Amino acid sequence: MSDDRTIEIEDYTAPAGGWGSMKSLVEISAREKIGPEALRELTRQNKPEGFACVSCAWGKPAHPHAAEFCENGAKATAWELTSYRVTPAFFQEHTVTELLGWKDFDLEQAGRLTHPLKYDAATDKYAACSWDEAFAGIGAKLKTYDPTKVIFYASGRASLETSYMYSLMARMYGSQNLPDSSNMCHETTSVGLKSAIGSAVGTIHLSDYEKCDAIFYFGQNPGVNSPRFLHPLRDCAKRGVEIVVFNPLKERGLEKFQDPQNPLEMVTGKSTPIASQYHQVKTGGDVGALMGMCKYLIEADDRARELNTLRILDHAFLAEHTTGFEKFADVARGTDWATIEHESGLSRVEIESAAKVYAKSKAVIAVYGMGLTQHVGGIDNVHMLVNLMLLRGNIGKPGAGMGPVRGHSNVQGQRTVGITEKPELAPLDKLAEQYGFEPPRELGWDTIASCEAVLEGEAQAFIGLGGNFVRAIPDHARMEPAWRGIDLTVHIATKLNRSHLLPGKTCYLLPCLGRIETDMQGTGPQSVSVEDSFSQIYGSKGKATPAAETLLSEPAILAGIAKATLAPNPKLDWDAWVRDYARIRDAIAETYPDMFSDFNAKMFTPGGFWKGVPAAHREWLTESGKAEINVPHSLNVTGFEESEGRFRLMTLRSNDQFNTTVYGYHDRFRGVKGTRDIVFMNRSDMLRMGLTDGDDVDLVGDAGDNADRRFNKLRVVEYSIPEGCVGAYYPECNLLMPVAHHARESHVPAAKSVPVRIEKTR
Ligand SMILES: Nc1nc2c(c(=O)[nH]1)N[C@H]1C(S)=C(S)[C@@H](COP(=O)(O)OP(=O)(O)OC[C@H]3O[C@@H](n4cnc5c(=O)[nH]c(N)nc54)[C@H](O)[C@@H]3O)O[C@H]1N2
Ligand SMILES: Nc1nc2c(c(=O)[nH]1)N[C@H]1C(S)=C(S)[C@@H](COP(=O)(O)OP(=O)(O)OC[C@H]3O[C@@H](n4cnc5c(=O)[nH]c(N)nc54)[C@H](O)[C@@H]3O)O[C@H]1N2
Ligand SMILES: [Mo]
Repeated sequence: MSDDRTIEIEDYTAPAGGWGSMKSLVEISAREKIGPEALRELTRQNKPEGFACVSCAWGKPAHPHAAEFCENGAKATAWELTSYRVTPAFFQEHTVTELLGWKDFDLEQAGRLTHPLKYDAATDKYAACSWDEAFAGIGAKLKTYDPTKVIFYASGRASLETSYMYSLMARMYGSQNLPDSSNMCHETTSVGLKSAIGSAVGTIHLSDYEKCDAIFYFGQNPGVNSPRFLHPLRDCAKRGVEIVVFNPLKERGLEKFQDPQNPLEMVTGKSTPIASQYHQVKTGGDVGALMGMCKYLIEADDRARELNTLRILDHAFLAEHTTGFEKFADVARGTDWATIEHESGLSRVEIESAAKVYAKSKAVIAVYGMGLTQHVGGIDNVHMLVNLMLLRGNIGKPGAGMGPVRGHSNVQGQRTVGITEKPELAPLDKLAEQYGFEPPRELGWDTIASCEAVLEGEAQAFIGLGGNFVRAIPDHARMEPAWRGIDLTVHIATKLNRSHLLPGKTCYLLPCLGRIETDMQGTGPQSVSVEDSFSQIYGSKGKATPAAETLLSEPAILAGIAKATLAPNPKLDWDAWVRDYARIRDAIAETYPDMFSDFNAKMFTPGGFWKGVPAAHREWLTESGKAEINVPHSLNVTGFEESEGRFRLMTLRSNDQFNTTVYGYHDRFRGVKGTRDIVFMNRSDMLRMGLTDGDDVDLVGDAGDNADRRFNKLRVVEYSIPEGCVGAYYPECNLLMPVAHHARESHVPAAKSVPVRIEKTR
């Protein structure tokens, strides 16, 4: 299939955006054979009355650009509107065992799923079944299980309406096992920001980027993962905002940007430099770097007090709004520079130059992504970034605050409407009253607990609302065989992926409409809604022709399963909800009146409506009632010791993928073409190991748990990456990660610092 790829590795010197992104877009549009309709859909992307992009969760401005989409958002649209179809005939030709040999790219490239399917173990094939058969079969099975052993996974794309129905269905059934992709992603934010500032989400509005005078930017790659962010970043850079970046890799979108929507920039080849300082921190070394900055600021402030000059820290804010400052300040003063330099991989001069920018700035935004959350000490990362911000009152004022960049387009919203395994985060009493049932009260399974339950043979059934769970999680070589022991697996999906090819004893694959498509129900075409990284909620209306007439919408599929599984409930008419999604929104508004009053009236407000974030106006819903300054456990957040020959592996997304969906083999900004089987290495490490660029190596798991984890034959690419750190692609590398290697309190798999050794391929 795709094995005729020519491999090219080269230095990429062009900016992010620019002609490269146009070319990439044209290529994928041609490959998916999308027609004029799909191109028309692009003009409706992220517009009021249009549809919310299915790619990332970046904000949708009230006054959008003529084309408010980016290269990767457009790719996601083209991917969903592809003209290829995976029909029952496809499954007649290919057994599941054969398909297991296909690459992620080839599986999804086969096209959109069209018919409900049931796995037949005798022929090792999927075969078409009717929707009624599928629902009845699933319901009959679910009725026989212990609900506390059934997993209801959600990938963060499903709308607020679907997510609300899903979590309600799970709880009515008796399960609080509601892991979602957030458990592998920003759960560290949900836990870390909640404990520090009392709000579990970012505190800024999109418009704060017009008011800030500095941005401190950690471990997020906008050029690839949220390209529409490049526009406000470029505007900031042009306004003279200092953008101070901490990232082990020189990511192109943070260096320079050429706006593909600006004809002048495109024709003249001009681009805007983004970062004013770029610090290639060691993977897992951010707490060190942040401690260094805090130490500098606190000691400079100490001197100012002695000399009676202008103070550096905002003492009025610290006294009124925070707790824990003195204890933390003593730790910072007592941490020596040699340790800070060693742990961060940065020099004192570099760290002080960053701190000086912070000290002179009046309104600072802290941005971060997976580079901070996916570590054993991820919470320490988030807490330290909050600490830095609190030192000068940079939370809860215009132009300042915490700006985590969320992943999936509605991942934050799913949590808002009840998808959580934590009983205290769902309004259980309210649900009990609204629907007259007794919801489960005990802690459910998150992603890690679900993996453990599957490994131990405890899990009886897995329902997946989108996503590619078995590929996204760690430890493939142990998880995949265990997966087959599950009694029932059900996947609601748009395209075929590897999780579908690991059927439980009974397995259904249920194809659904995508968000871009017309969703026609009893009362006419329906809209849905999503929440972005800024807690803004918007309506989204699909208008493209559905990929097949046989598809059902996600709410219709959930209603089918619910009716076949649960006893009828006089307070809940699933069919009425499906006929008119406005009724689901009424129900959401009743459950969450503070956030969703007048939901139906407000959902198409340009720019969305804000759900409200208490920390954004300095209301701290923490244990102490104040913002808490925390002392980190350690300056090293990797969770393992340094030792000879051990490397820190960070697993990366290429420019040609959306999570486990691989669009192609071109990681343009990093100059890698035709392959994903590479490992980025530092030159000194290569020299020490006698390796040259282009050599083949094996990565070997080094977690010390005696399990054999090995990735054979990766091509070494000499790269600008700190010594002792290596980078390679997710999800292929997940087989090197033990399930137990996760963030302490949030349980997010520690995918950005996996302990590995490197061996020459024999
Ligand atoms: N096109 C596209 N868009 C996407 C996605 C996609 O796969 N493709 N995925 C979506 C999802 S679900 C998510 S969660 C987001 C993910 O978006 P990001 O948060 O950007 O996630 P990653 O690309 O995994 O890694 C981010 C950056 O962290 C850096 N990094 C690694 N380790 C460290 C460290 O220890 N410290 C610091 N400071 N930096 C580090 C890496 O070099 C990389 O630049 O994007 C969303 N948008
Ligand atoms: N090593 C490593 N592992 C990681 C990460 C990492 O950085 N490194 N990142 C983690 C992160 S941040 C995340 S969010 C997870 C991602 O984990 P998931 O969210 O589980 O995975 P995706 O790849 O986004 O899911 C892709 C599948 O979703 C289905 N799909 C697409 N659109 C729709 C739709 O509209 N409806 C339905 N029902 N299905 C749809 C398609 O069938 C497609 O195959 O992976 C995590 N795993
Ligand atoms: Mo994510």
